[in-house]
Order: sequence, then C-alpha cells, then structure tokens
Amino acid sequence: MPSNDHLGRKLVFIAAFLWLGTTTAWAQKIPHSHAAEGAGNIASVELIDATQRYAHFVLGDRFEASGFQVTFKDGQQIQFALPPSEVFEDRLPRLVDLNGDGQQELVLVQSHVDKGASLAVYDLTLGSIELLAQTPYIGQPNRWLNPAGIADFDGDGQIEIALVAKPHLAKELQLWRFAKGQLSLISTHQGFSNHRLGSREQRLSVVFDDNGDGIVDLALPNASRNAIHIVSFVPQFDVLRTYLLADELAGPLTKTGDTLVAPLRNGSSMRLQLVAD
Ligand SMILES: [Ca+2]
Ligand SMILES: [Ca+2]
Ligand SMILES: [Ca+2]
Repeated sequence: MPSNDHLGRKLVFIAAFLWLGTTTAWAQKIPHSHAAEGAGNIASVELIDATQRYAHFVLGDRFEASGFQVTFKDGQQIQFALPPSEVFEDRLPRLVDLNGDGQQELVLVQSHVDKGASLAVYDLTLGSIELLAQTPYIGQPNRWLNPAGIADFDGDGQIEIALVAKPHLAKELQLWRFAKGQLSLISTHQGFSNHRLGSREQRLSVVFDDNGDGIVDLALPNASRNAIHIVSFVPQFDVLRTYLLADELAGPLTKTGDTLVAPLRNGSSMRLQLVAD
C-alpha cells in the first residue's frame, strides 16, 4: 500500500540519519588538535573521540584522544580505537614514510594509564590499521614525551625519531632509529625541553641542515626554553650554535628561508638569522 511504502521510506531515512549522526559524533576531531595531511593514498589523519580516562592533561585541556581516523584519497575512512587503558596524549598526528616503501606510517604519542607515555608507529594499509612498532612506556603514569623531529639525522639511510622524554622533568633528548620494523634507542642527551606544562603547543622544534653537510640537524629549546640550540648528531653529537631568546619560547618555531621565527610567551616574536659557518 502507498501509505506503508511511504512509512517504510521514512523509517529508512530516520535510521540513516541516526546512523550518520552517531558516526559523525564518534569520529569528531578532538579540539585543539591538528589534522595530518597525507601523501600517496592517504588524504588525512585526525585524532578523535575525546576521553578523560587518563587524568594527566599536560596539553592544556581536560581530555585526550582515544582513537584516530584515517581518510583515504578514495574517500574510504577507517577509525582506530585504543583499549580503555590507553590514550593518545598528543594533538599532532605525524605522517612519514619511515621504511621507504612509499607508504606513510603514522607516529603518535601513546600513553598507558599505569605506565605513562610511549612513541607508537602505525601501519595504515588500506583496509586495516596495525601497530608496527612502539618504544617502551616510560614506566610510570603522568610521565610524557614530545616528538621533536623525524628524519635521517645521521645519514645512514634509516629514519630516526628525535623526542624529548619528560620535557618538564628529566628533559632528555633521545634519538630512536626505525629499522627492520623496530625502534631502537641510539643516544640520549640532557638539557632540552620542547614543551611547557599545560601548553597546547608541541611544535617547539624545526629540522633542517644548518651546517651544510647534507645531513639534517635539529633546532630545539634548552631546558628552560629561553634559548634555541641547533644540534647535529654526526659525526658526534654537537651543539652547532645557540640563540638566546628575550623570553620563553611559546612556539610554533618555524623556519622561513634563512630565518628562524620564534614566537615568545611575552607576545613578541624573534627572528633569528641563520648564517652558515
Ligand atoms: Ca612506509
Ligand atoms: Ca639514520
Ligand atoms: Ca647538518
């Protein structure tokens, strides 16, 4: 009967609307987070599904992400959800081809409610998401790390991830190499901090080749974040140069041509001229 057909169509419409509404709400990007733009078959990655189940809150808001959503160039979307014991204590998904196969991997700070932070690498092959590699958790809750740069920092052809472990406490720069599907700790260096407790800004570092040897270097703040060190990891770890700041670095630190632009907490911004040795 026409009336039943009409009712049927209406119910289908309502059901579709509810399903879309539920999906949209679940997959909403968490506030104050950055989407990562992809290459190859990946369009973007967003951190989603805010949770308060880990009450550490170093990043300025009383929530963390409990999952991420990958959007592929063909329009397909996949969501990944962590178990209840973990969160992504991060606002900055990073897409980098770590193993040189032409497919980007996803790098995130993944924290366990009892063990603190770790660095996690996810494989994003179309149709599935898998944890590819992970550093050990720091070992106790409320201990965090902030990635500083991802590049081949020693010229060996393998990609390294530079991060600062416990940027509010131990302030230790660590270099981890990704090779053969595993992350290995290469070196540690004291006296660096790339985050202020409670700040939403994680981008206090920049990667570029400062001394012109063809191998990238890393610019990041000192322990009190009132100076910028440019460090090289080869032939041995070395601070190539240091720029003193008029106030604490607020970030984001960026490089434009031969200039580092350093927004400060007092609202001003310093332009640091890079001069090759
Ligand atoms: Ca890859
Ligand atoms: Ca390397
Ligand atoms: Ca260099």
